[in-house]
Amino acid sequence: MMKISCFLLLFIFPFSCIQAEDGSKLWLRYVPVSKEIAQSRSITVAAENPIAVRAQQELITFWRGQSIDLKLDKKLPYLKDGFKITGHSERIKVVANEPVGLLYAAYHLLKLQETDQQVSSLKVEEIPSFDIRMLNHWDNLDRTVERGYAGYSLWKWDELPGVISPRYEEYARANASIGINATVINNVNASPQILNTAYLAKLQGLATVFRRYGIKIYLSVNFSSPKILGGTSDSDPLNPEVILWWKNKVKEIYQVIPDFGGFLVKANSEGQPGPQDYGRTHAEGANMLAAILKPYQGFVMWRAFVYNPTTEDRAKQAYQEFVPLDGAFSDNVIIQIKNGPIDFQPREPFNPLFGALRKSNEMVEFQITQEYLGFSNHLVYLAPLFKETLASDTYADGAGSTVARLTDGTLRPARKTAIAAVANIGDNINWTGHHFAQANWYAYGRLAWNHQLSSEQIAEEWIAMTFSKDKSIIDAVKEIMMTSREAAVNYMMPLGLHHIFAFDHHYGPEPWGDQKGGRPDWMPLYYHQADTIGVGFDRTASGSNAISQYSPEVANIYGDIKLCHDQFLLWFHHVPWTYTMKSGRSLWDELCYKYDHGVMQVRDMQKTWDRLEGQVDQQRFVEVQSKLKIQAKDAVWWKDACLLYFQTFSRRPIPYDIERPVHELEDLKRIKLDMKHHN
Ligand code: BDP
Repeated sequence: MMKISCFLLLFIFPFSCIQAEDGSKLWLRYVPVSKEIAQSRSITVAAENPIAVRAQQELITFWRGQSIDLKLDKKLPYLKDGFKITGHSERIKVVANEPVGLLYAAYHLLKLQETDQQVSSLKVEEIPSFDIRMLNHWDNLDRTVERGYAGYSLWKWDELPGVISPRYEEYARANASIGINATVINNVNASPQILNTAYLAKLQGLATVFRRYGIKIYLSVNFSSPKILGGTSDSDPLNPEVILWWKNKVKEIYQVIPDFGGFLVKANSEGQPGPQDYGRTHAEGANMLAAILKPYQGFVMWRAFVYNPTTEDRAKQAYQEFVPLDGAFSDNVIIQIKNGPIDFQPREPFNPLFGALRKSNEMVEFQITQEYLGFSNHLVYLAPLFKETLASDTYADGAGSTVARLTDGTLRPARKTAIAAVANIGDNINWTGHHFAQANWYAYGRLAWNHQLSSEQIAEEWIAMTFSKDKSIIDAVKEIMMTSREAAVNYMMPLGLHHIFAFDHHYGPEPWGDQKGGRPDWMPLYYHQADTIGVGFDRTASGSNAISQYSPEVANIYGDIKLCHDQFLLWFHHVPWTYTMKSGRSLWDELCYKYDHGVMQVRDMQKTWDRLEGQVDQQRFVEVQSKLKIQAKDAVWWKDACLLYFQTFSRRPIPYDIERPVHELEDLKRIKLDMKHHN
């Protein structure tokens, strides 16, 4: 019957047979099994623990295969919170050292099922790459989300703790399904109010839900909280009155959330208060909090994102402030370092602090939310970006000292290893604004779990679970995803250009930007330094000498215009327009071809997507199609704005075999987007 009606419908509405989807289920589109299947096999759990029982429940409801025994075995600490799965066609055995390991194993099995992989003979052992796999929400207490493009915050503070939205559990489950086990609930530009007793009760409501999925809550804290909330005379980390205030506050937090994870701190950065306000160092500030958290096994993630407008090169500042403090931080402080030295640009070289800090715990901070990558309008698959940083060789401890190995405990043992990323999640029905932005949440979690997975493999899993298991569809969607990051770099900022975004909101190009009253280090002119000779920031010894912050093996390459990879050329060098590139073209021509190529890549993404009509559900098809149209228009906008502007310096023609600009530079300069309501 089903078949016939579908067949008939095909004539009337050729694309209507695949049920519309709004994306709310993310990659968790499992279908409950029938009663017959449920009764034909047994799923047992040998552990009296709510998380282990949850693992069992997920399998009872969704596992279509043979019987499974889940077992907790405390004698396997080497597994950490990972798991082992063995089995044959009759029975699968799962063991884990931690209850949450059983839950991760359950999702692993379901992933195998949902991606049509062989489960009759299994021999799996998974140990996570990082201990703390964390999301950072930049959510404010008024429910706006800093740099969030998927609606308002998930956390409904006015309702909590009385009303527990079902989305809290869906959020926790989605995270657990990819191994995320920690979440910082609020913005790094933290309101002191989050530490108010009333908010702690609300947090307790969230923590209760998250705990069932093995997720710990952390908080961003404002360094001036003692003074603002507690009325202390100042917030000097060495002031006994201040220390006492933090002690009492931490005690109060652990009373309501016994498994509380710790604090994330943005101090003395972009106007936030910090220990330097009192002549103290980052280490003195961090250690004060760390000492108070230590008896509770809590951690301090202390951010290294610091810079001020007076120095010659923003890219150098985090290193300058933190390297002299190396060795001074307590062992439960982890320095949280953005992947690149500036700020989540489409492409950055790795942050030189990685490796340069030798006696401090360090962790990477990525940005999943696309502040600098077209918000939730552009399809940009970020796994290649994440992997590029993780695979960068710092040479700090000789060849092979990749950022991944420096932070995962392989090269430098740490009490706990960690990784973080700024979330792209909001209260939109599809969670992330763009259906494909879900892939970035997914990819981050998967890489935090196993940084050796390839971007392709992660994309394949995600597509199979999110759109279709059909090989030809997977291949087509994967092609779009795998092209997308490089496409964005090409149409926005190729060859090492960076931070030429429109002021403040960072959507769209503004290479001419010189906002009155703005800080010079927030202005594109500071970063591209275009003049009639050439373009690019000289960070070699003849310029800011930022290259000296890298190991000699790296500096020798980046610092030599002949050896420097094209992708970082203008990051490290001021290059004449006439300079002959590796391709044989002049720099100017190369720049033009790159921008043009970026536009063409988006066009190809559109073509590939359009061919999928009828093969994925119509709702998501159309929604993605519309977003790709915006992206294609934006790519042309970027190309025209940057080429027409840079042409005023290069005074050379745009090569005649590429598409001509369709905008006037002066018109583009007049565009001023009002992004205040865009959250
Ligand atoms: C920048 C954002 C700003 C954040 C800051 C940070 O523009 O909104 O507060 O990073 O990471 O990228 O602290």
